[in-house]
Amino acid sequence: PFLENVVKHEKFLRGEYDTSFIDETPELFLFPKRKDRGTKMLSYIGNVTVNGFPGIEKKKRPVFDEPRVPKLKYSTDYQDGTKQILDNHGPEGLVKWIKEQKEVLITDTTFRDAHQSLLATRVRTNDLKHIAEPTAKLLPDMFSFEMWGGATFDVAYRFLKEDPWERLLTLRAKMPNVLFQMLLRASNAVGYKNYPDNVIREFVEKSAYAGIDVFRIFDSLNWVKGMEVAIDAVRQTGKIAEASMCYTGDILDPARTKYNLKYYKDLAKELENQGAHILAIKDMAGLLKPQSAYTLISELKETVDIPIHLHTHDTSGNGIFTYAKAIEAGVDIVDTALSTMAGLTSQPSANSLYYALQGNDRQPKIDIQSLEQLSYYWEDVRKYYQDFESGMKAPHSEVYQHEMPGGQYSNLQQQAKAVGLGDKWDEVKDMYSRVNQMFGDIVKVTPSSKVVGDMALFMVQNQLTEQDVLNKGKSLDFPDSVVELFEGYLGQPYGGFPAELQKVILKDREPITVRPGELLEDVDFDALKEKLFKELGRQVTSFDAIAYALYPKVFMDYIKTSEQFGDISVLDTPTFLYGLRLGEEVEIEIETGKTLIVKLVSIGQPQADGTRIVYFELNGQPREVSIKDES
Ligand code: 3PY
Ligand code: ZN
Repeated sequence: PFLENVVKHEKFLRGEYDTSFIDETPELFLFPKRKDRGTKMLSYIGNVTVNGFPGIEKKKRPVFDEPRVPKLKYSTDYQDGTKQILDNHGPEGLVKWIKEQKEVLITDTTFRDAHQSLLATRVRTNDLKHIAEPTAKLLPDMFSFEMWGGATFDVAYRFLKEDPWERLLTLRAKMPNVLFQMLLRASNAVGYKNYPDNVIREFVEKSAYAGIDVFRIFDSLNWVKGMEVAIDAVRQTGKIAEASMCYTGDILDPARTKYNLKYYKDLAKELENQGAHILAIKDMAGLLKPQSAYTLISELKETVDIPIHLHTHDTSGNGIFTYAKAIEAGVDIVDTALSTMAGLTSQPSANSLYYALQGNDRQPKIDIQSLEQLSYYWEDVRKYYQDFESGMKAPHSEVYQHEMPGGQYSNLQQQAKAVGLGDKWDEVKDMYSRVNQMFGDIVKVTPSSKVVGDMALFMVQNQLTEQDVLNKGKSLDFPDSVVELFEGYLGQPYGGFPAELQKVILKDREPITVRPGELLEDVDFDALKEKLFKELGRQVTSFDAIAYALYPKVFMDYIKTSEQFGDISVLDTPTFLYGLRLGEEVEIEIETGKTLIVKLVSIGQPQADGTRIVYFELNGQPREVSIKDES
């Protein structure tokens, strides 16, 4: 723990360490009381073997092949990339460089949006860590790796029981040559509600410090006022502010006139004036059709001077076609994933795009064999997470009707199942688009998309029509998220809220029209750290404090689990998700050079108190742990 404390210490990370470092940072010695790490690990493995993993139907551990990690030549070193351009020439230098490139640049989303959209964000640091160095060495010409933010932050603590900051630091160390990119929900940070301004500033500062270079910032209603603090905070750090407009509707559909070309051009100009270094078009549901992409990009190229970065989801199956048209129109950067993590609700495949542009002078500068080799790894690793797949097997053109974001589809499906509406999924999807119209046709992306989903479930569950909502609304108990949206706590939608519905939903409450951050009191981080220090009895980093400020309960639950089981992020994923089979043995490297060899010997019958004794061998010695059987 001492070494871990040191390498995670902010001064160390900043390179500000010399012989006085240890003297001046006595808190490094306040590591937790040393408990038996072996026993804790056995308790975790025993527990997951007996009780299964949340969200996975209990079954025997499947047999998996060892993931195919590409073999690097001994001499392969890191080739300088975009990270060095930013570090040496600053944001302006990087922007200039982007504009000089003839080839289209690529952001790889495999480490973030691809698994957020295909595997419920469940990919663990352990699986990212093993492929990080080969990825950085084999793909040095990528524009960036999107590898943090969005849902990865809370899912790491909540379900994976690991520290997302540690993920960032670990990957940064193994990937020093290409820009790291994250998705930031503006004043909602990496959460689902508005946070005080100083939380946003602190979050951005520490994320930049831990390794993020490009912040893709969006507001879930495309409300620029809601993005001001985040954009400014990023600019203060010297990193890249990539401000987004979320794409909804269809600029070429005469029946959908609310979000027309003029709307996007005005918004783009506004974001440029706000200080964006790059403009992102965030097509979170994959609604941007090829010809619309051509028109939109061509017009935006005439409107703004900053580079344009296009993000889409391949849900409809038209992703590559959309990119090809956008590239023809001059888009600077597009988002793709490695082929075995691409397609459907994820991003279009980098491998496919490479071939699609054969003979085109904008074909991306990437080594196709590297893409293929890295794809093998993900083909294998993806199998670990098979229980989190959405079940979607074919292109889903219906997305043009319901407009659900790629990352929401499987999530809402789970939510529907959880409230007993699993067999009414078609009705829920249809209701989703009806709720959107009822809300005045809003931008739907986290968290506004969640509100539309909550309302759709509420209406299907209670068998309500739009008219019922207006007629009976005064006596209805609307979901909290719906009330908050109409109160103005997620910001203001373009064109305002439908007045009659707003009155019905808010009953006697008055909506706000100012930026919610103006009404929220700053978090006192010193006091918070003090309180956490007392509660945890250990050193509290700024990273911990931010996590607590964003997600107090989730963070404390994570702490509780870590105290119970130790650092389970070191476990391989099959063992983490499924435990062991009888007689099976695993090696667990709990720290560099220290390995536990664990073998599951047998599982005892349930006892009167509902526990079972699970028998292991730990480094050859018999050990047993008592596990409560939850079945
Ligand atoms: C997120 O906010 O997590 C998203 O991916 C939105 O598209
Ligand atoms: Zn996305």
